[in-house]
Amino acid sequence: MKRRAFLAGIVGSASATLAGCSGILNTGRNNTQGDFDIGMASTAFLPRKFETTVGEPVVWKNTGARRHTVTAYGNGGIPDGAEYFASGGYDSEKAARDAWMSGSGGAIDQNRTYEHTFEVPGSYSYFCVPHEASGMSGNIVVTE
Ligand SMILES: [Cu+2]
Repeated sequence: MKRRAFLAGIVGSASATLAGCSGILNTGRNNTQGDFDIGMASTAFLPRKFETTVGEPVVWKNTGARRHTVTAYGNGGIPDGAEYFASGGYDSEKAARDAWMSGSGGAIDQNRTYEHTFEVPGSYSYFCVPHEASGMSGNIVVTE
């Protein structure tokens, strides 16, 4: 009986240690859905609204079959002083739209990911260029 109680104690502390380790390994990364935070279905970002903190990489993954983009709204869509972001690395909404129109620039293929780290708190609105008309847009809220 004593031995069994002792073993149970070891198992208990081992699982507590493992939980602590996985917490450390996940530092700096949300990965709220396994290896990504926001999925891209046929015409939707899932979840549409996502909250994160400054300095943590946010990972989008194309979980559908169509090609998508992650493109920030440039004009008032991001906080003052925040870095513009778009898959393909374009530095403005216009550049991203033009690139898509002239050859699918910025496309994220099936199962591919796009990552961005937000350094300025606030609300960020973004969309998918080819599916904007279908309502494919999202919002990221970044806190300190
Ligand atoms: Cu799309």
